[in-house]
Amino acid sequence: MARPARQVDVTALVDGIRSGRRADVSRAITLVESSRAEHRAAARDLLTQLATFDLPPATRVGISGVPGVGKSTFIESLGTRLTAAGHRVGVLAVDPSSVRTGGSVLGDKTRMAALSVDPRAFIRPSPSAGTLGGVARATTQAMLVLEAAGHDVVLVETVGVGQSEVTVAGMVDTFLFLTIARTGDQLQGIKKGILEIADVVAVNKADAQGGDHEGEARVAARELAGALRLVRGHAEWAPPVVTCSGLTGAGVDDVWDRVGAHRDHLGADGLAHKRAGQQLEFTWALVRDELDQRLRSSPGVASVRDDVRRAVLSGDLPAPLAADRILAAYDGDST
Ligand SMILES: Nc1nc2c(ncn2[C@@H]2O[C@H](COP(=O)(O)OP(=O)(O)OP(=O)(O)O)[C@@H](O)[C@H]2O)c(=O)[nH]1
Ligand SMILES: [Mg+2]
Repeated sequence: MARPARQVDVTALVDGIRSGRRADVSRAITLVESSRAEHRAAARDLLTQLATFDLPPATRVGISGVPGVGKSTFIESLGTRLTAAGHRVGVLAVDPSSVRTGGSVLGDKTRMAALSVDPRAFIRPSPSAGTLGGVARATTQAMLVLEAAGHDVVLVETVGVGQSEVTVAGMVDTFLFLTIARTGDQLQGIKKGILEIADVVAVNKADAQGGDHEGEARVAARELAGALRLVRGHAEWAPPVVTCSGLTGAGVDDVWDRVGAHRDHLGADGLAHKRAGQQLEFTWALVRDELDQRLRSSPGVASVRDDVRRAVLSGDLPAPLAADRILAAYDGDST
């Protein structure tokens, strides 16, 4: 993977991004993913310069669902349709758990065989390490790099476990939840939380190969729509539930139409308002992330860490007092 040089030439990078040079886009994303202090300063500079590009807002869509539900296959199908229609598509992944064997790199590239060689698309696998906050920071900024490079659609794949889908919902315009046919009691397996944040729901693998015949998927979609009405009440936007198959491509256009309908529903003002709120959330996420970094690199904390650890493990120091001691050491850095 491209590593940013020690001394980053931000101006050259900005020019490269503006002309859509893939190597520079890749390098810029590596830069915004880096947690090294000098890279973070360069990344800030880069993002400030990119912010001056006057571009219409790209369409940002989060795509979530349990492992194996078919997110990558769906993105391959949707993405190739979009590029064929003249769009430029960026694909990012948020997967703080990507310790899974081989990582998401291999899996994503093989599931997205056509898209990964499509000159109108740019696929970036998940940053392989870090806290969810750190991964979210990297992804939000990678999104800005892709948009500055002319990608008018950005798709963010995230596995529907833990907090990652909430995080992704906080960085996109429309949140698409993929599921497979489940009816009756199986519906309980779908987390209520995800139904609260979904803007569009698609029952995937509605094809014969999936063993989920189209009919089953339709029944499941009807039941899900009912469950959604219970969870969402009479909200302004009633999330549509449709069926599709990422494998055969059936229904994929319909899903995209629903995403468009959600955008239309937001309208230009609604979208601006939503993004402004996300910026505020992101601001605080950046602060928390930075504090976390500072805590890790604090000389004061480093000097008490081992003693505190020993004292807590031996039962001599209660956790609240241990925390106070660490914080006092941290505060001592600046005095
Ligand atoms: N029958 C059928 N199989 C599908 C469909 N979409 C994906 N699959 C299969 O389901 C498996 C998982 O597909 P992926 O696209 O990798 O699923 P994913 O949700 O991206 O998985 P993770 O990234 O691991 O969370 C693969 O074996 C696919 O071939 C579909 O629409 N129909
Ligand atoms: Mg995948």
